Amino acid sequence: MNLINKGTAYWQELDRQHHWHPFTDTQALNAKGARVITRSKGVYLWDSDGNRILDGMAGLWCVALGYGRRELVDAATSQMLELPYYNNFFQTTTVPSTELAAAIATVTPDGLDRVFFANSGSEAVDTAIRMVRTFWAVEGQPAKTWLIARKNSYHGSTIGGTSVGGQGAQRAQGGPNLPDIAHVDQPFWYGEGGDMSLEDFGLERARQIEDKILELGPDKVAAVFGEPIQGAGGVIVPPASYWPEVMRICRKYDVLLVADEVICGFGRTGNWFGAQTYGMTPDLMTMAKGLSSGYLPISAVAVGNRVADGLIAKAGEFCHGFTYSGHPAAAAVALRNIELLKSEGIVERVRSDIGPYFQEALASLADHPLVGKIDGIGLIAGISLVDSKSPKKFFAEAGKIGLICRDHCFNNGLIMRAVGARMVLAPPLVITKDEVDELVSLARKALDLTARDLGRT
Ligand code: PXG
Repeated sequence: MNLINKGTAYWQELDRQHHWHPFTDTQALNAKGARVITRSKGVYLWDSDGNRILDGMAGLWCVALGYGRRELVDAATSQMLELPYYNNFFQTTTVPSTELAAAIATVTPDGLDRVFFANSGSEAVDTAIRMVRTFWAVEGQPAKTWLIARKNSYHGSTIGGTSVGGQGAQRAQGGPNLPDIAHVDQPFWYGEGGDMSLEDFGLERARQIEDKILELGPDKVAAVFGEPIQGAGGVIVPPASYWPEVMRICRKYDVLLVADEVICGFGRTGNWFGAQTYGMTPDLMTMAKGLSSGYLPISAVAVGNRVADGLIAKAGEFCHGFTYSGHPAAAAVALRNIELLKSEGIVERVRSDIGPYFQEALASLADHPLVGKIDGIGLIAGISLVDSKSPKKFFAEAGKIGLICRDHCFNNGLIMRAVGARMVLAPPLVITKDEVDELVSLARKALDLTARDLGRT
């Protein structure tokens, strides 16, 4: 291999030799070589062979404002020239981190006014775990340590995130996981609802949380963790009855609610936060991804007054934080990102214009023989591929089917992810109607090719 002649083969070979990819079977990847993504603009990416790809996933659910936004780049550049780094540990602050904390408080639900910074969603989740357990300790209830989360939820990849997350394959590696964490069933009606009505099913799944609280003892349960919509689990959109019932239960037993807004936050569901879309009033919210449109890594935990006031008044030093908590360049980008989301009316646009347009356009795929059900709101959606629509029959080898469809998308210029046999979409929030139309026609083409591969045409 001539490593001087740069190009796809060169980078693939370097990658093979040195780069260990996240959540990847390295042996399988190395057998074919990674696709090299080299540039971007708007909702499009290009690979090192010059192919254009419509990014139906906004990177990894994060590039809200789309690629190539000069304003975000300028915010980073000027901040890096002015003050590329300083920390917030020892009685100091920086202008961007402090202004960003205040800006986040302008968009969070009332009462979530204090903001702790980290660098990734996983770190934000770990921070929230430490906060809720410490809160109960200083409130004189140190036995309230248990966390309840849902099976098939994703809360990150640190030990804390893995432990509270409900993905079996991930949890099986590198344990033992953190103690005092329990999982209940997810509110996935199409997959698990049987003959129940949507509403009854939502209530039944919420009441599993109540049963778990009663089994453990309310005096032992610190918090429920949940994504308003489970993203990485396949875009599991809960029935409308679910979160209000979970809220009622949490209040009844004095259990805190942590909304993990890493995917749903910053406009994805048509409100600033998924909690607002689903009638949740969380005590804490974790956020990342759309906070900076992914241009630089930054995450945050917005903490409600009860927990913040309790911790600040009684815990003394909160022994937690990261070198880059509130990193000035990342904070400057996030600040500008929030300003642009506001000044361009993007959240409102997702709610009442492009979001409904996207959902309606996707609904046109419902007639496809492989499409069982499409769930979504705003600019997030999940499509269940089925062996048979009626009677409903799921594929025995769900993962394989999803990957066939995913590969057809990828090879024809669309990024649509597969989670088992569920195809998921979360395009940049700036996607235009023409681009939505293009996305849906590429998706149909991939579905047709998948059906052909399965001998269905
Ligand atoms: N919480 C939620 C709800 C997430 O979606 C995290 C926490 C962790 O964030 P960091 O920044 O530590 O990755 C996430 C991340 C996928 C995929 O395959 C999803 C995520 C990350 C990587 C892959 O859909 N979500």
